[in-house]
Formats: sequence, structure tokens, C-alpha cells
Amino acid sequence: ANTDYTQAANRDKQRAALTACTAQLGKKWPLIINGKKITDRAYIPSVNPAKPSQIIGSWARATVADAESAVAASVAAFPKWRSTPIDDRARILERAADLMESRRLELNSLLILEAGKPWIEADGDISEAIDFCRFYAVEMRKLAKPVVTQSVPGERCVQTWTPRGVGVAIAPWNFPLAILTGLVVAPLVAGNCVIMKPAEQTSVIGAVLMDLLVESGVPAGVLHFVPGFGEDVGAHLVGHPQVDFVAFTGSRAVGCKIWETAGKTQPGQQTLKKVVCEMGGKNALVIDNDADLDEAIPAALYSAFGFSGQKCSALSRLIVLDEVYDHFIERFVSACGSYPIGDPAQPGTILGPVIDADAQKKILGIIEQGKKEAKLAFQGTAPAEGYFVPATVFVNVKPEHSIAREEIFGPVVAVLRAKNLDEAFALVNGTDYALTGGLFSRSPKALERAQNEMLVGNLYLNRACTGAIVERHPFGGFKMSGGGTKAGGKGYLENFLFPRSVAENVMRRG
Ligand code: TXE
Repeated sequence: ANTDYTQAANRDKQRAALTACTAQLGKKWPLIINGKKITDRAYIPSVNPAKPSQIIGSWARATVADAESAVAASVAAFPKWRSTPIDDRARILERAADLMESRRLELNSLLILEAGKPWIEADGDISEAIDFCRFYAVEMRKLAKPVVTQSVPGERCVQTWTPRGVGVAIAPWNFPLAILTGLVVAPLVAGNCVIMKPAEQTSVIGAVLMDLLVESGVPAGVLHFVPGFGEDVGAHLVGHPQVDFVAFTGSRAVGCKIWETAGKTQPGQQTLKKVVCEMGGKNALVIDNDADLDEAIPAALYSAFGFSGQKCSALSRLIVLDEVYDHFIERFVSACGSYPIGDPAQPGTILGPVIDADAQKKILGIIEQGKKEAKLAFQGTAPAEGYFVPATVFVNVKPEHSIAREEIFGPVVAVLRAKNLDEAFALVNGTDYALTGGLFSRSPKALERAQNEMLVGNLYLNRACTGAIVERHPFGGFKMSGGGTKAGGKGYLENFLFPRSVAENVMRRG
């Protein structure tokens, strides 16, 4: 459950936590390999995207040699960790969840300061991290029970599971606590050793998560904190012959590179690597002629502009049917101006900055390209300091336009027009992605058709196409959105396990 920031007491507590967090900025975070803190490395500063002059902390940049040490330590620790009682492993995750809950405001403050997440979004990130810990602990306990497949007289047949070995968790910056937690604790509780490689932009949050997991009881040698650059340390770990799996969330480009690297068998490699991969999306909401606009418009605004659209589930295409088009555009555009942009540390901010200068430059470039292709229907304002991008809406967008095809990962919406649902659903399915999508309609037939014809991993009907609660909405897409796994869903843990079939001649049992 998220914090209710409409209560003044909660706002005061969050403000106090932010002040306390700001007071101890500038900390230097080491690598942690085999339980040892390594400090003599180059340090990379992490800055506040809303105030780039403010350094949140700096982290020791791992080298390829550090990656080698982490793999060697993991290989050595695996046999003992794999035979740890499952309940002991599950209890570590439950302690981590309790610690996160007890440190919620401090963690919130870090997400606000290092990732530029507005309070509500930061709080949701923590809630999801806590849910991942609790959910995967319960799921692993269920998997501990052998499943009887088919016993016949004299023979008992069951299926059990065994962990894969050593893996690397490579996380993005946009859910710097939640996604990193999920990618780490799922393989851990399954009995694997894990090397944590946070995103460069949010490695301080990664360091705090590492400390919290160590405090929860993860033994040295089982989990290593190796912050570094993706192209050297990340790539080296993905290609390492003794790394058995990669748990990745991030861009399509990097995801495809990881699949290629992991697919090449290296000398000395003893296992076919498993890649668990969640990438971007080009998510669309279809507005039917009879949609309830009082619902559809706030939902579209939240999906498009929450956290400045930096979510793989963010809305980036609105597909509006002819009859309702003019009315919808008029109301949607006038509502866009009501979305507050500013310092995410201020309560009530919805649009904070984008993650860094590169992202800001990339998205502003896409907006310039959009102005050549389509018509600018709305552009908000943005503070001068910090990596801000104004909320932007384009209309008269054609499906071949780049703003209708490529993931933007910023507060930019492309509006397309459709004659009918046939055309609308064809537009939805017409990109390389299949992550989230939704339909606002009052007609049961249309809602039925959406479930059969909108080919997305997570479909939302008459609600925002963004946001997934662990276990309630198992999350993940297909096509170029990912390998079809569902984070926070039943079966996710099986990515990090091998199934084993056991047949026993019970006549011989004493
Ligand atoms: O992703 P990256 P970023 C998408 C979205 C966004 C883009 C950039 O399109 O614009 O990714 O975000 C590591 N081998 N999403 O920069 O660059 C890197 O160090 C191994 C969607 O976060 O893919 C980081 O830890 N690792 C996504 C991680 O990959 C490599 C959420 C992600 O970096 C590597 C976030 C390599 N060659 C971004 N290169 C979602 N679906 O939620 C980089 N990395």
C-alpha cells in the first residue's frame, strides 16, 4: 500500500526525511565483492536530475577484473547456497521487505533525489520492491513441495526444481529500487548466486539496496555489488562462460545485444545461458466513440506524463475514433496544462525531470522531428534548471511517423485517428512492441474484441495502461518488448530454476 500524501502528517514526515537525506549526501559507495568493500576505484558522481549541481553520492566504478572476481566468488559459494533450506532463503526476502518498509521515507527520498521521481511515484517504486520480496518468498516455498506427476503401482513420479547457478542482474534507472530488487531477489531465493549491476544513473540506490540485503542476511559470496558501465562490465558479465543466466530490464537495443552475446557459447562454458529480458514499449490507448471521457482523460494524462513518461508501460500513442475525436482532443489538450511540472521534491509534482542530459537531448530532438512530421497540439512549460522536458502532444500523426513507432521514454504523446475499431486495433498491433495497451469503451462487444485483438502483454480496459501490482497484474510483453516472462507472476521463478523429474521404485524403499 502506498503512503497517503494528502495527509499533512505524512507530508511532514517525508519532508523531514528528504532534509535528512540531503544532509548526508556526498557519501562514497564502494563495490562489495565476496563480502569485502572495495574502495580504491574511480568514483562516479550521481546527480539530482532536477538540480544537476547537487551530488547525491558517488559510486566506485567496477572494472572487468572486479567482474571476474565476483564470478569466481559466486561459483565458489553456489554449492553451499543451493543447499540452504528454502525457508531460510525465503525469510531473508521477508526481512528485506520489513527493512524496506521501516526505511520507506529514506528510500523514497533517495528515489526523489537520484531518479527525479515525484513522491507518489517514488512511494510506488518502494511498494513494488516490498511486494516482490514477499511474493517471491511465498512462490519459492510453494515450489519447494515436489509435485506428483503420475504415480503408478510401485513407482512414484514427482517434479522438483534445482537452481541454475550464477547470474547477473542488469537493471534500468527508471524503477531503480523495484526492478533491481525483483531481478535480484527472484534468482536469489531460487538458490542462485547473483551479481548486481545497477544502472549507471541510479547506482547509489543500488548500493543502499545491497546494504539492506546484506543486513537481511544474504551471505557473502552469494550476492555482489558491481556497479559499472554496461558496455564494459555489463557486457563482460553477460558473455562470461561461468555466468549461467542474465536477468535484464532496459532498452530494446541493449536487450538485443545481450541476447546475441549470451547466445555465443564461450570456451569453458558448461550451460546454455538463460536470458530473462524486459524491454520497452510503444503503448496505445484506444478511445472508442462511446468512451467515458471523464475517466479516459485523467487516465491518459497519468499514463503519459507520470514520471515524465519514463516507464516501459507509459502511454505514448492515443488512437481516437472519428466521432469522438474533436471533442476528445479539445478536452485532453486543455487538461494537459493542469499537470504540474517541477521539482519532484515538492509534494504534488507529477512531471519531474527526465533522468539525465542525454535523455533530455534525445527527447527534445524527437520533439523537433515530430514538429516536421505532425502538428503540435500542446506543449507545456519546463523549468530552466534541471533536465526537464515539457509535456508535448502531437496530432495528425501517421503510423509511419517515427513518433508513432519508436519508444520515446519522455512526456510526449502521439495522437492518431481511426475510422473504426478495426483500424484502431490494426494501429495498436502495427509496431514492433507488445507491452501494454488499453481501450476505453462502454460497449461490451468492443471490450470483448479488445481482449481477442489487441496483442499486448498487459491489456487494460477502461483504466490507465500503466501500473502493475505484483501478483495482481503479472507484467511483461512480447515481440520487441521482451521474452514473454511475467515479472511478479506465478512461474517467474522458474526462469531461474531447472525442472527435475524423479521416478522412484517404491518397492525398494525400506
Ligand atoms: O537502458 P539501457 P537505460 C529503455 C527506454 C530508455 C532506454 C534507456 O527505451 O530510453 O531503455 O534506458 C546496462 N551489456 N528502457 O539507459 O541503456 C546498463 O548499464 C550489458 C525501458 O536504463 O538499456 C544498465 O544497467 N549491459 C525499460 C542497463 O543495461 C548493458 C526501463 C539498462 O541500460 C549494456 C529502462 C551491454 N552492452 C529503459 N549496455 C523498461 N522496459 O522498463 C548497457 N547495459
